[in-house]
Amino acid sequence: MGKHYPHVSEEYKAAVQKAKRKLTGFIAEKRCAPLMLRLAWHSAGTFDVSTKTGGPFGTIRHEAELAHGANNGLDIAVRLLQPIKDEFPIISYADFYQLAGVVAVQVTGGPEIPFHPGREDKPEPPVEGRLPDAKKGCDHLRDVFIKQMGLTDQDIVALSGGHTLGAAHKERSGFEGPWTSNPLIFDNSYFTELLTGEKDGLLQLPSDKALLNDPVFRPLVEKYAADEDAFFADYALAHLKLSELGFVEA
Ligand code: TBV
Repeated sequence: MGKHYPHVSEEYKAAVQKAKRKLTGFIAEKRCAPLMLRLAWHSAGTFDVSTKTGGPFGTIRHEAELAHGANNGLDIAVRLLQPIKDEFPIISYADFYQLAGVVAVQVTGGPEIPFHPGREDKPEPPVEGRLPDAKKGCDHLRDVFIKQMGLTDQDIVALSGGHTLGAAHKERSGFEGPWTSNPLIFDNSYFTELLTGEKDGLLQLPSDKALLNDPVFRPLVEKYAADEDAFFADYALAHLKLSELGFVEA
């Protein structure tokens, strides 16, 4: 079967290639890959498979969605990207934010994630409350990732490895600190640190620790800690799926 992506013009494809190069330099120079990954995520993670609402369609730049509690601090990402976005009026915000997420993973040494253009900007932000709550456990993660977004157990664990980048900020989420000792390097250290247990200066959210106590999640944590190639392959697949929720039929 294969997926059917929308047709975009040669001009659009060329603009995407050029924007990708600009974003690569910009994200590396500003050291903002973690924030850009979070932006791409929170943009896509609102997708609801039963109503086909939410998802990676550029709505996160609107005041109403930036005001959602889970999006604290993402106004900074939207503002940082705007001058580059202005150079590419042909590209949708929807595509641009997902491209920034793909670039963020790549410039920090993570796997290459395929990017397919053609998302359209939607006018309406989703309702609040669709992103996972870091204070909750596995049942909640499955409600959000599997029932709401239509992803899988493996996707949950692989995507959680995105916390190899960045840190929490007290004034944004109430939590503080990085998950790993090299938060600008995309590797499998989220999993090795998770298995080591809490360490001075490093963060483990309740939703992170929950992965250790589940019979399906834990073996995947162990696999990714032992085998970075396996993590990169599964992460790339999960990220691709997330970035295309509501965009193309499987
Ligand atoms: C930051 C929660 C990628 N994620 C982040 C914070 C919290 C969570 C701190 C925000 C702050 O205070 O600045 C509380 N992250 C979660 C939860 C999950 C999770 C509950 C459940 C699986 N975000 C995200 C996924 C991914 C991210 C699946 C993985 C790619 N998130 C992310 C990065 C950073 C955060 C890179 O969860 C660091 C940002 C969107 C920075 O350094 O500024 C589904 C979603 O994975 C909630």
